[in-house]
Amino acid sequence: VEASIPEPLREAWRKHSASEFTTKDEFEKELVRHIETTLARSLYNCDEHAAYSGTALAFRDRLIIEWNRTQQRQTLTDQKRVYYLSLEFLMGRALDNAMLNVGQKESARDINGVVTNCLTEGLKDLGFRIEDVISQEHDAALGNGGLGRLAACFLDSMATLNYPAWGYGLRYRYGIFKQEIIDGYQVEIPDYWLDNNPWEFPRHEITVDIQFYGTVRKYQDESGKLVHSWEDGEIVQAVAYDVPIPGYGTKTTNNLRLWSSKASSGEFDFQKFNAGDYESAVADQQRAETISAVLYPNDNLERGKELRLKQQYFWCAASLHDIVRRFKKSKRAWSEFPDQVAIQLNDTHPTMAIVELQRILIDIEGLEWDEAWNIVTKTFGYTNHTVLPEALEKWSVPLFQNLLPRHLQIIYDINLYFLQSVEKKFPNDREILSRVSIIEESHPKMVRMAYLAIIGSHKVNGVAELHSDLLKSTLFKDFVDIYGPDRFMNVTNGVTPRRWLHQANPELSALIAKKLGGHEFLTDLTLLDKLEAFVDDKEFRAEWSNIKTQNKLRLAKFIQETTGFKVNPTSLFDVQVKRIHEYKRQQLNIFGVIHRYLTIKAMSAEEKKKVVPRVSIIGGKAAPGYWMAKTIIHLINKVSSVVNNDSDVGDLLKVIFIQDYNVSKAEIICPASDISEHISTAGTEGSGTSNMKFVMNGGLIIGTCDGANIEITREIGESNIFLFGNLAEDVEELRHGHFYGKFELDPHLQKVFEAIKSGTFGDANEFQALISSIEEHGDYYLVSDDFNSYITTHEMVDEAFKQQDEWLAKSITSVARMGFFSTDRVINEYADSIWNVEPLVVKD
Ligand code: OX2
Repeated sequence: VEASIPEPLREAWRKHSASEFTTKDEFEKELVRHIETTLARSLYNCDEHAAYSGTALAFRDRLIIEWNRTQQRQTLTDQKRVYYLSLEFLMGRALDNAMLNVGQKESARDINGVVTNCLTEGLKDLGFRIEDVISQEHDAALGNGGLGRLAACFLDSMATLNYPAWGYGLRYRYGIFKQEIIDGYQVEIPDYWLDNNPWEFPRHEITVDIQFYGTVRKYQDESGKLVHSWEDGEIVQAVAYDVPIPGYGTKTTNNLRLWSSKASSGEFDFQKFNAGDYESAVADQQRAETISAVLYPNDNLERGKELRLKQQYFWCAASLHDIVRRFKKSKRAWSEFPDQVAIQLNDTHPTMAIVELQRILIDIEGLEWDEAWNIVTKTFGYTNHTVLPEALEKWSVPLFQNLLPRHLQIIYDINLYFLQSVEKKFPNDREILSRVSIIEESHPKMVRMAYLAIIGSHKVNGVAELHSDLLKSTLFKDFVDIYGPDRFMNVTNGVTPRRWLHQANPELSALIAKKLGGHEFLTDLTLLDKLEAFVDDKEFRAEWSNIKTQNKLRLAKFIQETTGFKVNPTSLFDVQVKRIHEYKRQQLNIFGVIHRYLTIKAMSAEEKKKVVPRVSIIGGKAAPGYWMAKTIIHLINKVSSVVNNDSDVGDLLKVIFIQDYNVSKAEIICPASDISEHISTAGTEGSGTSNMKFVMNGGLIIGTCDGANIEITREIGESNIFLFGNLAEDVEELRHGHFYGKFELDPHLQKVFEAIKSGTFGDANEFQALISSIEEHGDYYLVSDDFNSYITTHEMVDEAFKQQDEWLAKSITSVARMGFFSTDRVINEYADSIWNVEPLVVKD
């Protein structure tokens, strides 16, 4: 506001202010200008990538207008805002999505069949196809898997629903690594993605100094008040980079602010420099920049590295500084902070924000402890995504003491007051105190971040019903006893139908729009239920089926281009794409494939005629240090090369490993599946979200009673899903039994193991650990217990696929019943029951 141009002088500005493209000429002019001047390329030197950059730059110039207006509007109305703190935002590509959201790209196969779009047509005039141009964009892959992608879907829904909301994250120089498969092994290639990224706006004027290390000095000020002063240590600068997030069909364009680390200006050590030690002066500088250099590539696994804790504090402190600065401008009383600010913690990664806010309020703003703590707990909400013990964050106390000495003191105080209140409630229960203490009395002592997050938040939620129930009955049971059930709730995940239906599957979106009379379902997904009326409509069914075929052809082409293997698109496409993890059980999948292979090999020519041809498609990255997951990838690739080259099998079975699975590949894969696999050991998958994407695109699923599979079943009906396997409630007893002689290897699985051990898929030693984990070490993930149920259910899938008519009916009915799984519903639930925020809708 202070830097605004005074009213009498605004005329010139208004005259030249940019507006949306209304003709292709306007677009072409800007496109050529950007290619020639911004990119310094020419008519003779303009490839698809230059065309992409030019289009992105021309288009983003337009996007910025609504973005600026939204920010101005939100500042002026000054109503409550949401801040979504996430260490991961798995955005994928931006151009296509942004064009669709602001209505500058109608699908080439629109309801009326006409293409009048200025971007598409403008590019055509210069000899480019918009699809090719779009596919030049590098994925923004600042996340590992479901948790990061959920954050990206949330941003889309928050903007679409006009919530005043900001995302806060880290601007990693390297996103999730690129995966190459060499000789069947995963090899990781760094993902340096920032060159020429047109979607970020550096805000060099917005910087925050972040302190680390040092000591705490305690003294009494003139009034006799005890003061804690955090002194010395080192300072690193956080620089803001902003990314516009356009909503679909709305004027709201929200902001994602990513922090980048830089040596603070005072940091460069001129003494060293002058003493000739230039190298060491630069090394210090580089050390500061390391903080935001790389995304930790683990999904559902925490390793307690100091740099990771540094990242967490750096990002939390910078974000809170920003939020507090914005609040202070309004000159309100501190007690109003929770009426203006809601902060959501995406897992425990941002838990330091709780401690940092308490520190700001008591040490800097001078509030009393209780008053401050009351503000803090009203402000924060915490989402838990997993019950897996290896994913629960704990930080060693000595490490904390060294890096953030004042914060550790505050944590001890939070713990003290908390334990006092517990003691009051349960006076004769010593055990509960040690169970719920934030500090685990181990060697070394550890800070339990999930407990801190619960204690510092007013709401804690899980991400699917079963998951939230398990939290309440196991992991967080004591806290339910302490706080009562109201602090704990469920918000079942969703996905944004804009990216995962409209953008990934434009043909299906257009067909649905034709039947329902428009694209309103994209912002009210429950309208899909109207599709059920057309289940028996012959023409509609034919179009539906044809779209699936086209999408399978597109994937088959992609597979041939990337792997060299040819697959028959009339085969049943069976897909499992997600991070590779023992709990997600890609090993169960590949053992099932081997079983199928052995079965086919043993068949007569007559028997083979009855087999439903199948393509098993598996994709996903393994954390670089997760050896067992890498072994699973290796086995899949070995099976692939043996099976695909076996002439006894031919088209009856093909096995494909998709390299470097990411968001943009998911957009090609999801619309092309007949069946997809969501087969985690019951009770281990928080929710799963790709299950939703596949069903939304007309694929059926095979799955366990786990995560959101259960609610998907409830919505679409039991007859439209293939469920198998043991239930969550039986898992503990089965596991326990395995260690007391109750383990019998499933006979079909035994055959599979024999084949592997005999060298059918190369050196058997390579796979020994995988087999032993089941045969000898307790089969923690119940692969053997579920194997028979898994393969017989796959036989049912084959039978069902033969009845194409019924299959089609299942596909249509399922899509019609998926309305619940939009992130719009999810965001409205968070807004109502956790954030207490209202949308800010603009009138034209
Ligand atoms: C994932 C969960 O594993 C997955 O089940 C869930 O759908 C997703 O988060 C979004 O809620 N890291 N990734 C997850 O949890 C953690 C921790």
